[in-house]
Amino acid sequence: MKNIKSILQNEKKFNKFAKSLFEHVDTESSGEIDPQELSRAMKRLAKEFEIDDPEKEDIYDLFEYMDVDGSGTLDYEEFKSLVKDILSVIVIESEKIGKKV
Ligand SMILES: [Ca+2]
Repeated sequence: MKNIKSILQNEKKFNKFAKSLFEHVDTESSGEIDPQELSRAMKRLAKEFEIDDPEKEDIYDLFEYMDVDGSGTLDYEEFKSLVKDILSVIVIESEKIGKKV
């Protein structure tokens, strides 16, 4: 497992991480991602950090929640804060079960 904490604590590292993930899922290079692309991003995160795949409904709920301006897509800024939240949750949950992150 990668050191999620160090990614979260280092803004440069985090930006690099978020950017590469964004570019990976934004296959049309539209600069925005839709729910399907978000689902792909979540699966990749799950694989990368060895956590369970998220439920489809959860992804859609998350998407609506994070789409602050209601555009139906997530732009990079929206995506970035989402990734930050997810990584934070992974750290908290992992620490609860005594897993090193
Ligand atoms: Ca949006």
